[in-house]
Amino acid sequence: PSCPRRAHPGAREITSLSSVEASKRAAAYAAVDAHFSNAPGYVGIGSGSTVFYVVDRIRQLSVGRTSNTGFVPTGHQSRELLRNAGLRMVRLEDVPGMISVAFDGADEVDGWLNCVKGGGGCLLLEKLVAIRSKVFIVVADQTKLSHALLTSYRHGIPLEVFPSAVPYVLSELRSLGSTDPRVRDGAPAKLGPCVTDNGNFIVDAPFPPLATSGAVVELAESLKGIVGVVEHGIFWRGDRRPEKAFFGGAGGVVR
Ligand code: ABF
Repeated sequence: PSCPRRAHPGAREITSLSSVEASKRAAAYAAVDAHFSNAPGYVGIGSGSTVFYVVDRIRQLSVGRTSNTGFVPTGHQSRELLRNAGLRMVRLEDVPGMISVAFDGADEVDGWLNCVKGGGGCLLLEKLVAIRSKVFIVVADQTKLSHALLTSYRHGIPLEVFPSAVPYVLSELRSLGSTDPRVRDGAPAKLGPCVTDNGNFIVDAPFPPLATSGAVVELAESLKGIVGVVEHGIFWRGDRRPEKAFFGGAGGVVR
């Protein structure tokens, strides 16, 4: 997507890392070590700066080994990561059955493992990959873990919206109680809104924190019911939430 994206160290040898980057790397490496195998099959690769370390670890484990694993990217960024790592890519539409395991980042994760995703502008293909995966794993630094969604991630729920539907969707979001929903700017902002890989816009819809799993369910269902919302960034048990999340932090990796 043409959205502002946080920088990652790039596809070069990593020599020194900030503590947040070290936490992301620790979570990603632990998740890959626990759930990746070179067996024939398909592996989903999500988006974001933590997934960079997922691909980095898979690349390390794959050196000198022949493999029939097909890697399914969720957008432009993960395609580039996979290409740079020399891993074999397969488009989601070409995957005949289930994906064995998918790894992805998140913007916030609650105690039930419901997630907010889409802060980097990717959520539709990520959700499609997640629902087609036997095992879905989230990797993040521990600042992403919270007791209630929208406590630490204050930008609101990201929604992928069909451009012509934007005024209607914004008014429906206000009626649902969203305070100041708005179309996300692209990067640079002066060139207009953030356009997703699918040609849609991203709307960020702030709501009060979702303190119970009932509140998560209710909001997810209401958002899904708005005509013109292609998909929303709540990953919950009704569509897909991760089986497991790996959080890196000063004390090591919590899972
Ligand atoms: C994507 O990247 C998004 O769904 C999520 O918003 C974001 C997480 O990125 P990072 O790992 O850079 O925090 O997966």
